Amino acid sequence: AYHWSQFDIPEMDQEIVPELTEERVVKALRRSIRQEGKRVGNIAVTASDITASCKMIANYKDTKCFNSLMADTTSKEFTSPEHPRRYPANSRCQWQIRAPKGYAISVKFRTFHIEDDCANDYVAIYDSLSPDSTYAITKQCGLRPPTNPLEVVSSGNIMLVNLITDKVQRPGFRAVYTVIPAIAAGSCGASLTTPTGNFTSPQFPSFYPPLIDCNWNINVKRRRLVLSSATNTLEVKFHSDESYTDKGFRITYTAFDPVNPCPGQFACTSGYCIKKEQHCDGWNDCEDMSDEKSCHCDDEQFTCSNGLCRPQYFVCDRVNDCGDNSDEEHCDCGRAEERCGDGACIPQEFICDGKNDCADGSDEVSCVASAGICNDFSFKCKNKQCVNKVNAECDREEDCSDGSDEQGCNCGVRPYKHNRIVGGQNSDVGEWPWQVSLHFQTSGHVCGASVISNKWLLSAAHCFIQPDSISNWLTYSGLRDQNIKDSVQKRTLKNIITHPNYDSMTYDYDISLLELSDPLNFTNTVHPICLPAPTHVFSAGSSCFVTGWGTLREGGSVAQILQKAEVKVINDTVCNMVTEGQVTSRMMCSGYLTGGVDACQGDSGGPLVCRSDVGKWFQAGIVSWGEGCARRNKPGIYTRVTKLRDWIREITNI
Ligand code: 4AZ
Repeated sequence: AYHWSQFDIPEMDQEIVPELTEERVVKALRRSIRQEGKRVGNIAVTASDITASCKMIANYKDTKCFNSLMADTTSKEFTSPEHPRRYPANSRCQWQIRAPKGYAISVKFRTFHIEDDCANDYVAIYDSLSPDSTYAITKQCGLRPPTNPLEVVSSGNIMLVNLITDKVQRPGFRAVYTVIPAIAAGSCGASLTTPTGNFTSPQFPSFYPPLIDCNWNINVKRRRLVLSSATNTLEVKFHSDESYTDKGFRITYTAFDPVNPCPGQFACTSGYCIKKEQHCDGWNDCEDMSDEKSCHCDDEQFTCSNGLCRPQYFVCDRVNDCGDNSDEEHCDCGRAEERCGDGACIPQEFICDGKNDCADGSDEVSCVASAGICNDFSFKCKNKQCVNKVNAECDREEDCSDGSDEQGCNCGVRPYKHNRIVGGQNSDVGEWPWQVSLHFQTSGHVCGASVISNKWLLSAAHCFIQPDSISNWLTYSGLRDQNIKDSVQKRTLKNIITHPNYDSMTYDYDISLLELSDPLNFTNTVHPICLPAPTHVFSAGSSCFVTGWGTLREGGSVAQILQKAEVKVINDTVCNMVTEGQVTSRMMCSGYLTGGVDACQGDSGGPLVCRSDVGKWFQAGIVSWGEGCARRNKPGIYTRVTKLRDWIREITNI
C-alpha cells in the first residue's frame, strides 16, 4: 500500500517551519499509521513494515501535477508540464506508473533538459510508488545529448518519476514508457563455453534494474582464462541492490593455451602477449608492469625502487615516471636553492624577483610578495594593473579592479551534460562544441580548427599551403559524424591570416586565423573555446584532450566520428630531448612517451584543450606535427597558444 500526503504550511504560520524537521514529520506519520484501525472493510490488516520519507519544499506552488499512468505493451508518452516550452517554477510533479503483475516498467527519455545544478531541479526515479530514497533508481539533471539517453527499468510493476523545480526554468523532458516481462527485465547470467565471447549487464547500455543478481560461469576446454590462475573456469557475479543503478558494463573475455600462451612472444601476467623486445625496455606494455619487473637497467637508465628502468632524464622532472615516485625523491636542491617546475635548481633569492630564472617560469608564478608589481608572469588587466596569480583569467574570481580578468568568459563550457561512460574514443554530441572540420574542395575533411568567436576560427598555418584558394574551403561547426551534416553550421571563409613568421621548414609559428563570411550561432553543439592569457600555465603532467577526425593510426584512414584522446603535457626539457632540439618556444609537447595515444594526420589545426580548476576549457595547443603518430618517445608537437595570444588579439580583437 502506498500513501502520499501533502501538508501545506500557510504563509502566516511560517515561524513554525524551523521546528518541523523532516525526521519529525516522518515519526508522526509512522505513529499515526500504527495507531489506525486494523480493518479495511471487513479485512483485517496488520502493518508489518512501514517506510516513510518526507521532503520540505519552500515557495512551493501547487501545480496539480499528480499523474497516474498504466503501462502496457504499447509505448505511451508523458512529458514535463508545458514541454517543449519551459516547465513551471517551484513545482513538484509526480508520475506514478503501474503495470500488470509479472511485468517490469521501462521508461526512456527521448529529450531531457533540466537545470544544470541538481541541487534544486532534478528528475528522481524510484522503484516504488512513493519518493522513498531507499528505493531511488537515479536522480538526474542537466541537458542530455541524444547519444547519451536516460533509460531506466524497474524491478517490479511500479515506478515513480518525480520532477522537482525551483525558479530556473528549462524545456524539461519527453519520455515513453512500456512494459517488459519482469523475468526479461532482470534476466542476466549464463553458462559460457566458447573460447572468446562477451556479455553485458541487463539492459545495457540502459540503466540496469535494481534488485538483481547475476552469475556468469565461463568454462572453456583445455584453455585457461587468467594467466595467474590454473583453472579454465571463471565466475562473474553482479549484484544490484534496491537503490541507485547506472549504465552497467560490457565484458569481453578470451581464453588461451596454458602450455604456450604466447608463441614466440613474452607472456604478461595480465594475459596479453607482447613482442620479446618489449620485455625490459622501460615501457609498460603489459599494462600491469609485468614486462618491466626484475629487469637489469643499463647505464642510460635509472633503476626505480620498484625495479623498473626509466631514462635518466626522467629523474627529478616532477613527473612520477616510476609509478612509485622514486625518480622524484632525493631531488632536493642545495641549501638556499629552490627547484623549478622542470627540476632545475636556482638560488632562493631568484624566486619572485620579477625575472625569468626557471626555463618554465615557475619561479615567478604565485608571487604574493610582488602583489601589483608587474613582471613577465603577471596577468595584465585592461587598466594595466598586474595580478600575480596563476591563471587568473576566467576563474570566477575578480582579480582586476576593472574586472577585465572575468570579461569575455562565455567560452570553454559544454552546454550538454556528458556521462562518465562513453564507448571507446568516439566523442559524444556536443562534447567538443568548439571543434571545427575544414573541408577542401572535393577532398572532404583535411584539417581541424577551433571556434574562438562567432566570426573567427583558429587553425594551423600548414593546412593552408595555397593562400589564394580561399573559396575552396568550407568549415563545418557542430559536426560529430562526417556523414551526418543536417544540424551543422556550414560557412565559407572571408580571410585566412597566417602568422608572418610561419616557417614551412621548421613549422615554427604554425598558426592561422580564419575569418568566416557569416557569423556562427552559438548553440548546444557550437560554442567557443577560451583562449589562455599569455601567462597561463599548463603544467607538465596535467591531462588535456586532443580531438579530431584525423587518421586512427599512422597511414590509416580518417575517422568518421569525432575522436578524443586524453594526453599529458610534457615537460619542456624532456620535450626538447626527445625531439632533438627541434622544438621552439612556440611549440609544446603533449602525449605519452610510451606511445599509443596521439594526434595524427588530419588532426592538424585542431585544438588541444585543458580543463581549468573551475571547469572551464582553455586551448593550450594547436595540432602541428610529430614524427609519425603515437610512436614511442615521439609525442605530438603543438603550437603553443599562450606564445601567440597577443598576435591573435592584434588580428581579431578577441
Ligand atoms: C599530420 O600529418 C600530423 N603525431 C599531425 C600530428 C602528428 C603527426 C602528423 C602528431 O598532420
